[in-house]
Amino acid sequence: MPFGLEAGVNRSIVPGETIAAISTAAGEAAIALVRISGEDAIAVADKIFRGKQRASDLQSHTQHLGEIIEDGVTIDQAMLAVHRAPTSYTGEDLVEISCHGGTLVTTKVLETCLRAGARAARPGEFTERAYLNGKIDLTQAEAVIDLIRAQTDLALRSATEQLRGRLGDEFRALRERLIEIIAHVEASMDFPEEGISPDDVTTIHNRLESLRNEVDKLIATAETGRILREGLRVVIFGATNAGKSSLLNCMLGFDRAIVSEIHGTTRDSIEERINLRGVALRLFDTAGLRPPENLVEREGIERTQRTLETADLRLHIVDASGPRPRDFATNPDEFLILNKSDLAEHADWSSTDAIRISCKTSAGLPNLADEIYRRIGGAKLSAESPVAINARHRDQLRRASNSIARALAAIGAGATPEMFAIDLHDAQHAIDELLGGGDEEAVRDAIFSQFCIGK
Ligand SMILES: Nc1nc2c(ncn2[C@@H]2O[C@H](COP(=O)(O)OP(=O)(O)OP(=O)(O)O)[C@@H](O)[C@H]2O)c(=O)[nH]1
Ligand SMILES: [Mg+2]
Repeated sequence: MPFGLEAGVNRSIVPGETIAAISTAAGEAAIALVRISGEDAIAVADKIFRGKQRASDLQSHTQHLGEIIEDGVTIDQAMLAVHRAPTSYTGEDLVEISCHGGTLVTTKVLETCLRAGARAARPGEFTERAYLNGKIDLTQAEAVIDLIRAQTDLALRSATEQLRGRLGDEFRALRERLIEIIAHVEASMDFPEEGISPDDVTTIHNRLESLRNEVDKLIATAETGRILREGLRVVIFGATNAGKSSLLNCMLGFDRAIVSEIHGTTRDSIEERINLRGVALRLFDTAGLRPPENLVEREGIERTQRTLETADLRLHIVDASGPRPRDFATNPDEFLILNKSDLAEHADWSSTDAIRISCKTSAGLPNLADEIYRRIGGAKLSAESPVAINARHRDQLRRASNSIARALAAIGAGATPEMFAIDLHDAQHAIDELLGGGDEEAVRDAIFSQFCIGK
């Protein structure tokens, strides 16, 4: 959220209130799209559009050429389409104006809409209305953001599946199973004098256990979800002058970082994204490790350490043309790479089992790519079911899983249904909130404030 400008947006929605925004990105383009949604969307269009027919007479979902007019003055020539409720993106009357894509002309078209009675939309408000009008559930709204942000085919596939409702369907299936179990438990509470039969206890216990397994299986996709949405953190580190910045540049295919024979060239951690066969990588070049010569270098090295702490894969790169330092050590969770294979290898490294590359000649780089792909489990990621949860889903599912675990423990300890029914209701709330529909202004704020205005 840049400078927190969008923090704490008032998310209360006045039903029917008509909103407008520029839905395309800022800057010059062939066309830009201005959208109006709400009860008066078509009335606003009538005021500002001059074509062969009035906007209110147009057939839904058809495009018409005309002019955008204010006080008799033509602002732009534009195409206008009316999408009548409920078959529109927002579920409300929605008008789309495709105008010329200049910054000034687009702003003027929007201002005309605002003066004709619409108010400026907040970030994500069109999608939020789609959600509030029951067109999509919360997981689908989240998929819209994932789709816009997707950087790889794999992330795109996953977002598309989620948008089609696949994740929502999984959550709904969990909820249905849980509700059936709760109904079973509550039925037994209605006749307390008869007590709950041992058979019922066993059935409820088994069904809860299998439900918890399903919840946990979904929780396990959170890691894949993080990788798809954010990318894997791959950190290049090692002694000064080993060729870290050279490797970053080689992997990127352009000269991003300064390379020089001076030790300690890189001071700050540099991050760039690459797409390795469909897997998004966040590649970090870091300050070389050596006893720091000054405060700036010390800070740089501390940053290297911090970047390493959160790495998914650590590439330890060394200059193999030089001797192996006396204090040289490498951890099993690091990937050792001997660089400068174009130069004669120092005898110290002759028995070292590691990948050998040259950033100068590019020798060994395809091998390195293969090995990185293998280590990050790229093949498994690509083959995996594209449904993968995000951090919000993970937190809610954990809450559900823990509540079910508490209920199971209570059943194991011979508790009465009254005692564990409350845990099951808590699990149900957690799953309900995944899909939305409750009183969740804070959840909505967290989700929709990530959108841009006009989406
Ligand atoms: N011969 C040869 N020289 C290389 C190779 N890779 C890097 N170099 C040279 O090694 C020197 C250091 O390279 P950098 O990429 O700046 O090394 P670094 O690890 O980023 O160094 P610091 O930022 O100082 O920690 C430069 O002069 C590079 O041209 C290689 O494969 N072969
Ligand atoms: Mg460097």
